[in-house]
Amino acid sequence: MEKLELLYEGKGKKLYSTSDKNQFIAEFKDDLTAFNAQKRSQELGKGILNNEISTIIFGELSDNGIKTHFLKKLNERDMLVKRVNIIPIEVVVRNVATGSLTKRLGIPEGRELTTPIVEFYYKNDAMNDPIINDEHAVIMGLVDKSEELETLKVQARKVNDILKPFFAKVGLRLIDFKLEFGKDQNGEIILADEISPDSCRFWDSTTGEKLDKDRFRQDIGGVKVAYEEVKNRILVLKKGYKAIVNIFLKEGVLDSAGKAVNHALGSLGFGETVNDVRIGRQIVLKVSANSKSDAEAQTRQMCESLLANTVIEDYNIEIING
Ligand code: AIR
Ligand code: ASP
Repeated sequence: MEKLELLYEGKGKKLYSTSDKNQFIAEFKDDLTAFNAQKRSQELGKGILNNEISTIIFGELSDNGIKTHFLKKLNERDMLVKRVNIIPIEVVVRNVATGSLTKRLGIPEGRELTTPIVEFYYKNDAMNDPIINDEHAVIMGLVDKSEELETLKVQARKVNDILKPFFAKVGLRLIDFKLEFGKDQNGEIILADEISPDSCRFWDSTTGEKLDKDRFRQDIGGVKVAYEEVKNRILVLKKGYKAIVNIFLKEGVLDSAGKAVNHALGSLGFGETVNDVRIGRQIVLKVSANSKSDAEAQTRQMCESLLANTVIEDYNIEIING
């Protein structure tokens, strides 16, 4: 899939059109911004890390039933995504008080909230992404129906319920994070944007060390090392999948075994029922990968390079858990 036209350039990503009108390519940039781009810098390789981290997290979410815009990772910096119309609301989920919550309401830094909270911010750089309530979102027309706000909240809480234990397994506390949602061509609200240390806060479970963009916001330094640490920790969280590969000769390629069986079936009286027989082979692999889509991508590579003779054979892949 090739990038065609640059459609949009955000602070962390560029978005390109492709030959498929329902698919875009998101390119992850190395730019770092904070406080609505009043503070800017670059960190070589940050985009590559965020692409990799987002890929793993979107995979984990989709394995757990969350619909996202993620289709596949194309290369180091690029991700193929579904085209969506972004809803201009930043949905923030918080488990622990810090950042603007502490500043705005004086809730002590580091206090575990008795229950996770969801907040809405109006996505508008010129206005500094102001916090809004449901009624603001409706009267400003940010959503078409007020029920859509409920969907955003429910989805955001589900994402939190999946990701909190996921990161806890590798010694990371998920402090808070920001999500963006969009509507796909069927009008369905799905998770979009990215999920990375640019958009989440992670604290090391034992040392409390910050492993996210706060290292840049607060001039702590070691931004890239921290992002790399997050990536390396979650990379080991592989799961077992079964990949079932079915391989057949392409239409038009002579399948003599199939022909022979077809003929034999004909002489047994099935000639009126059976019109064609193709005999293929099935390969079942146990693979370990970060998500179903990761397992599928790896199996596809194995098919292309060894398992199938793609000049004369077609194949399909089914991935099941365990
Ligand atoms: N966030 C908000 N706007 C942009 C981003 N990335 C994220 C922060 C933090 C959470 O939302 O990275 O994880 C809450 O941010 P704040 O500044 O409101 O405390
Ligand atoms: N407001 C966001 C942040 O502080 C992004 C930005 O300001 O560029 O992380």
